[in-house]
Amino acid sequence: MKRAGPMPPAARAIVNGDRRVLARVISQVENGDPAAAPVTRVLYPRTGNKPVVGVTGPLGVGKSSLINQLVARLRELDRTVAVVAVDPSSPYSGGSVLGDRIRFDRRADDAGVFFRSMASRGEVGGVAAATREVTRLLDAAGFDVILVETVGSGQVDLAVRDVATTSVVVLVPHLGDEVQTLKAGLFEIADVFCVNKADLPGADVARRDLVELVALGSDRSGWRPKIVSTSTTQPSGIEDLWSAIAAHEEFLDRSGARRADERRRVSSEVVELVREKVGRELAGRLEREPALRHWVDQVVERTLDPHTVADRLAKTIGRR
Ligand SMILES: Nc1nc2c(ncn2[C@@H]2O[C@H](COP(=O)(O)OP(=O)(O)O)[C@@H](O)[C@H]2O)c(=O)[nH]1
Ligand SMILES: [Mg+2]
Repeated sequence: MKRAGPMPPAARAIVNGDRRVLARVISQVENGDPAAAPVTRVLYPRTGNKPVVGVTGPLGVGKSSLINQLVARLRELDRTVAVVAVDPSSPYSGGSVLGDRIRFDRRADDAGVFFRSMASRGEVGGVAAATREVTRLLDAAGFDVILVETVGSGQVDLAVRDVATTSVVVLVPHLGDEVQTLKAGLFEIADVFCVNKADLPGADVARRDLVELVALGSDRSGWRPKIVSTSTTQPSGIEDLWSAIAAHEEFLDRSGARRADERRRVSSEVVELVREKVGRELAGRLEREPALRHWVDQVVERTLDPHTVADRLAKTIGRR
């Protein structure tokens, strides 16, 4: 791809490792501030080569705790890490999860780690596009691995597949029924299953259930989800968890699936962006333009139905 024009100072600062500027541009992306656009655009060709690991699962299963342990493991391996939590209930700040004082102190001045929480503002689709943009900023900033924590209100968050190259679904013992109901959804997204809280009773049963489930499923284009057991309190299994993630990343390169997956993610991002832009534009026109206002009035009066008006509007798009 052609390098686009001269680099805006903010883009240069991000590439050179300026964390203050990075944080500022992330906020702009989060707030939909158009000031971010020239920066993200010029950085785009530099992105797309880093593992983006989505960690998802019901609230309280230990996603934030696991991410803390993964960060520690990756730092031991001399890899730099950025963490994004798309979950206001996981308030990362400075070095680590709030309340985890010891690690907070140790990581606060580690330049190889960057934590960031994103408000989700309730727009399910919009969050995925903004999160993708943020992971690309972190990629351009040079982090070796990007971890994304998401929660889908007690359910597994399907949008994680629109963001992550490897998706980790975290479960805990005694989620039997939940696993059953989530079966289809889980298989769609999990590259790695992590049974956390393996220190609690029932962990073996949960693991066995998953092994059965995985054996029943067909492999998704050559990859069969890996299952690991972890405990963040002991801690144990963290190396296995990273190995499983790394194995999936290697598979993506070996099989050519990385490109196919990226294609799917890019398509869905573009569609989402168009939906947002067109929606905003149409909403404005429905307020402003007398002819369109009249259509809406007719829908209110029941002389037109919403589908007819939607069809007419769809035809007017791009025609002005
Ligand atoms: N017994 C046990 N508790 C854990 C483990 N991992 C996390 N927890 C606890 O589970 C609760 C939720 O953890 P958190 O990481 O915030 O979960 P999240 O909501 O999925 O991010 C906290 O009280 C943790 O201390 C584990 O491996 N074993
Ligand atoms: Mg959390």
